[in-house]
Amino acid sequence: MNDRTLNIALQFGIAAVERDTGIGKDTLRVWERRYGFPQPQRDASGDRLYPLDQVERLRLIKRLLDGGRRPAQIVPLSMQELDALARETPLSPAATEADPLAEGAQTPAPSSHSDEVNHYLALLKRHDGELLRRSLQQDVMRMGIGRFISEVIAPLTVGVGDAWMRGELEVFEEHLYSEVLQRVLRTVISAIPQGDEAQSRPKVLLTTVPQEPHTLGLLMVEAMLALEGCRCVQLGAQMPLGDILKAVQAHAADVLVLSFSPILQTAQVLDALTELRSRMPQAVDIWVGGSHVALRRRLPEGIRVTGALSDLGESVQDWRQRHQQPPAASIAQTQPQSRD
Ligand code: B12
Repeated sequence: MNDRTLNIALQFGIAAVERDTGIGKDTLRVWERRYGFPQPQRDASGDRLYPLDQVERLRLIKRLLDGGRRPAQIVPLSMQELDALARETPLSPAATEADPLAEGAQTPAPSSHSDEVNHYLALLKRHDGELLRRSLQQDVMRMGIGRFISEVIAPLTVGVGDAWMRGELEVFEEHLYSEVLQRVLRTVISAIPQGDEAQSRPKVLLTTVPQEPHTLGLLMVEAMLALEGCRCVQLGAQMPLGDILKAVQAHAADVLVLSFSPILQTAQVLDALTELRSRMPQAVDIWVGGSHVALRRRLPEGIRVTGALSDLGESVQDWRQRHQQPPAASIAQTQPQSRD
């Protein structure tokens, strides 16, 4: 490939840039006029062509926007200035999982990962998915499922998101992490013994609403509920609301669990919850969690915000008391203890 063909290959049309960065075409055109960046070249028919370095700068801008910066603050900055900003950007809201409802939880301290998180980030950088999987599975065996999830997986997933936002992890590395973690969590969940259906109440259906692709939190919730002896039906991401209602009915679910990352608009979260609550029988509980800021607001009547994974046991006990169910054999106590 000569210099000229290489140069052409490394230019992208506006649709490709939109797809790659998540920044809409209209926004790209407005920024060009308003801030003088990006500065695309034009092809023979006058269509915009963006060189690779500008696409990379746009990706970093998008990460900072997702982290709460405003376009006017960051679009005019140079790549070096953006890099510096990305390094000092505070942790994402999900990092406050321990107490997501606390005052000021939106402005957490700057990143400092535990040794465990740094160890796994380093493994991820080696691109060895099998080693990563084995290492995670050894930690489950060593620590027990409950501690593994709350002490390793939850902070590690937040750490992966922050490393990605700072530009320390590539998109393909983040995807590898998600795939490996899903496999590990599914293996863990399937190894948890289940009682018969009548003894495993509440029966819980887990899913996310349309536009919400993040399911790792939901898998962690499923594992914790299975440890509490609940029967779980995992339906994965992005279920149309009408289908959620049908599924709740078809499975005769007692509880619907929904997870919300920060990517939805607040109005989307509130609308979905209002609609589901109003169309679903009152006898079915709705439990919500995740790092979306809307969950810290006043939610429609009849929605239970169970912010932290550690509070799930209490929600289950409370449900069993209200429904006069005998406590199911919780598997949580039978997990291996740490050797430390
Ligand atoms: C993995 C991941 C992905 C994976 C998801 C794979 C999968 N199958 O889930 C993929 C690669 C698909 C992805 C895509 C995107 N992602 Co993403 N992703 C993440 C990441 C790293 C982890 C998400 C996650 O699962 N978190 C799970 C846990 C750790 O967090 P949590 O949701 O708060 O849940 C915790 C508790 O709240 C609790 N919990 C959760 N739910 C519930 C429910 C109940 C009932 C209870 C009790 C508890 C509970 O359990 C967890 C335990 O700690 C986060 C980083 C982060 N900090 O979360 C970014 C993150 C959520 N993603 C982000 C973005 C921007 C995107 C994209 C839009 C990127 C893009 N430009 O394309 C796309 C989405 C495109 C789309 N619309 O389809 C941003 C959102 C920022 C924002 N303010 O909007 C984040 C925060 C990264 C960042 N720091 O910027 N992502």
